[in-house]
Amino acid sequence: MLITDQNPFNKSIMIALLGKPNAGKSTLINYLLGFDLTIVSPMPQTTRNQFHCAFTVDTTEVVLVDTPGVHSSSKELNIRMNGQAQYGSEGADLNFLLIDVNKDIIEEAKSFMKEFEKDLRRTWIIFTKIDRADLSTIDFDEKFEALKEIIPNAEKYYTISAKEGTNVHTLTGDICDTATEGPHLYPNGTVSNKNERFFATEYIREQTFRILKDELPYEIAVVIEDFQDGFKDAEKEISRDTKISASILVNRPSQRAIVVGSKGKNIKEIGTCARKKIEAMVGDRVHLNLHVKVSPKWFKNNFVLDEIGLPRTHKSNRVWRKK
Ligand SMILES: Nc1nc2c(ncn2[C@@H]2O[C@H](COP(=O)(O)OP(=O)(O)OP(=O)(O)O)[C@@H](O)[C@H]2O)c(=O)[nH]1
Ligand SMILES: [Mg+2]
Repeated sequence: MLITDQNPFNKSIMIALLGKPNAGKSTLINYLLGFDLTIVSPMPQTTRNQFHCAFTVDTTEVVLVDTPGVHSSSKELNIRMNGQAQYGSEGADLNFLLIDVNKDIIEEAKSFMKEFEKDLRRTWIIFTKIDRADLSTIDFDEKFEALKEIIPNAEKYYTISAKEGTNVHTLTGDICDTATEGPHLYPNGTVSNKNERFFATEYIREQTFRILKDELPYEIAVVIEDFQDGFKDAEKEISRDTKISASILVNRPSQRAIVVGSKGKNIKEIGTCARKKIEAMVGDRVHLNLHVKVSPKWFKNNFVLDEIGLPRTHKSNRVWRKK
């Protein structure tokens, strides 16, 4: 997209947020944006797709690329998620490698690099969740020196808490100082390269993480069947609410019963909570119609994986092509 009439003093920077699952990538993005755009959960592998999240500070545009946490798996869904992390970092000017300081820092970096399989170009190390750590027991300078053996292009490090905002302002200042002169990628006010349909599926999936425990959210995908934008015509005094119909795909019939819940309790709660978040996004009333569909082994099905925005990678398995 070419935006004409740009301020000649415009600056921009694109940063890919990378790391193991649960490192706090999406939480940091939401903190920097100032609102909850991307979904977060206490469980690993919440983010499945790479996408842009944009904001501006004066004349500087910052594009943050959220990516799925890189992990080891031979399953097709997970292979494609890892591929998204690689793809997300490709066009970026800078990488942030997020590492939870409550884990074994060096092991986390090693296992990230093993699965990522590519050298990281210019990288800043972001040590996360410092609010939960005993900082007197961690020598960050020493850890950073050891990390440089694993990631030679690591330039510097930050210690942050995205939950409490600790040191995030320093990071924001340094991001803006690092941005270079150039045109903005997105018009002012555009926050993502993904559309409302995508975020509607994410907000429904987010509720499945919150309401359904254990392994079930990993075997769930959400597909929009129909999305009709609402409209208001004040002159003619007519209006229509946004109408969304979505399917929650599960792998087995027994999972369908759990998602629905006793007397429909779970599906109702998923729908109500997701609807509120979608309404905040579209700025309008929303009718959300959810169905649960059994789609055996959807996570191996090429059609479903393509539909949810996860293309094949060079490591992809043989997959079902059934529609
Ligand atoms: N205490 C604390 N918790 C945090 C912090 N940052 C993130 N979390 C929590 O860590 C969990 C995972 O956060 P996410 O932002 O979803 O992590 P992620 O790296 O995006 O995870 P994936 O999408 O699975 O790769 C959530 O429960 C967050 O609330 C932090 O600075 N402090
Ligand atoms: Mg995430």
